[in-house]
Amino acid sequence: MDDKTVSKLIAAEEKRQREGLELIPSENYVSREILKAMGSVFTNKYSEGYPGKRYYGGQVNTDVVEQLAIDRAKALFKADHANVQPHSGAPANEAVYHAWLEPGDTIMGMELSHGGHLTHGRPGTISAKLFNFVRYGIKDIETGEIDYDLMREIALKTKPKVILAGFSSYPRELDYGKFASIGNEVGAVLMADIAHIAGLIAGGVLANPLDFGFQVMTTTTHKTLRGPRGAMILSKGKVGNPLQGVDKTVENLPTLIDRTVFPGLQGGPHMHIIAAKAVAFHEASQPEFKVYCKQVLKNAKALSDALMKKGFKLITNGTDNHMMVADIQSSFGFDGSIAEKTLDRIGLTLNKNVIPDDPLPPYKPSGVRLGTPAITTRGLGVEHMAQVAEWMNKALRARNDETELGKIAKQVKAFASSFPLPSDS
Ligand code: DSN
Repeated sequence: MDDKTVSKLIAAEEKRQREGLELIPSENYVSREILKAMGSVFTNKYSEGYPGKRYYGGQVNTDVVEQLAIDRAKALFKADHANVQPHSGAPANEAVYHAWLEPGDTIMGMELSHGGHLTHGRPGTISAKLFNFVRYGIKDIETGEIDYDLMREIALKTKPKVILAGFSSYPRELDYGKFASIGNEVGAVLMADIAHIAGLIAGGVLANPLDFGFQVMTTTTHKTLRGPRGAMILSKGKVGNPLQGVDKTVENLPTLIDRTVFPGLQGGPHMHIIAAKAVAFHEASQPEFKVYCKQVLKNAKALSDALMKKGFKLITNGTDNHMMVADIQSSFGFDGSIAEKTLDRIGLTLNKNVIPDDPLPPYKPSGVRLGTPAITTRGLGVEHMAQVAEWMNKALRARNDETELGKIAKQVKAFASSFPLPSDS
């Protein structure tokens, strides 16, 4: 039976993706193989537990596919252990907090308006209700450098049990060595939330926190890593039997994490997604993926240079990774939500975003966030970035001129349609 209503919506969404340019830095396009795994009969199976240690029968194939995903993830990130079951990034972070901490314990994370994520202690979230968050942040908005001296001072005073390196809107690299030295001094577990940059780490173009003494990393699998929507937790330490209790030691983090994901936080893993994760990790280990990652960074640098030439004020004046944050309020005199809507109108998709210490509220913030992972997958190169910046600039300056916006929209549609979606072939 064909559900025409949903089929039409799927077709409409595919058309939208094909005819526009996706600039949201946390989005990407998966391959046909990944789509196939996600739409496979693995979705029919319940598999509570872990490979070889399940609470349901019929696991002859699920055990193999989950173990494959685990082994590929470990190899990709040089981890001792991988838990590939978290449904998404927020529960992955939650699982690590609960594996190591007791309610009331302190976590040190990045100031939210400087780039930290909601799950790094935004007031109102479950983790912020249970744990005490203290902050580090950037020292200089022009360079984006983190104030490591102040971070150390606060850590010595507040004794966090976890120091969390990670962000969802920070365009520079963190100095993991400095995090590690502060963490070791205060006896904190070093955790990195690499959701945005996981693909770039796997592709070898950005540093891997595990090489600097970090014990645990969480990541989503669908951003630069270009896999299915989901998450995983990677850790260093001794891999034990997840059905048995273990002492709370840093060495036992892999087992503590396994026990917290299941049965602590989740029930049945989504085996179709785990199968797709296995495919994505294989794709990310191929030489073409390294080429892709290098191109993401080159495109980001070219796009940020082109935007600054057009008068966009970029936070930290550029980027070292795949994303940039533009201060629309100071560049154009209106807020980021207006920019998001205007650019949607011409087929360029990005998202409104707070800027450091934003005087405006999160729903109408000063900035927008954009990046190059998805357009690079589509096949755009450095030579196309000036054109993207030109369309953005023209549209924002003509934001009340429907005729001009219509003209640009047509150009974007013709251009974008000439680049296939990876799932076409
Ligand atoms: N929503 C993701 C992002 O856009 O960065 C993080 O949760």
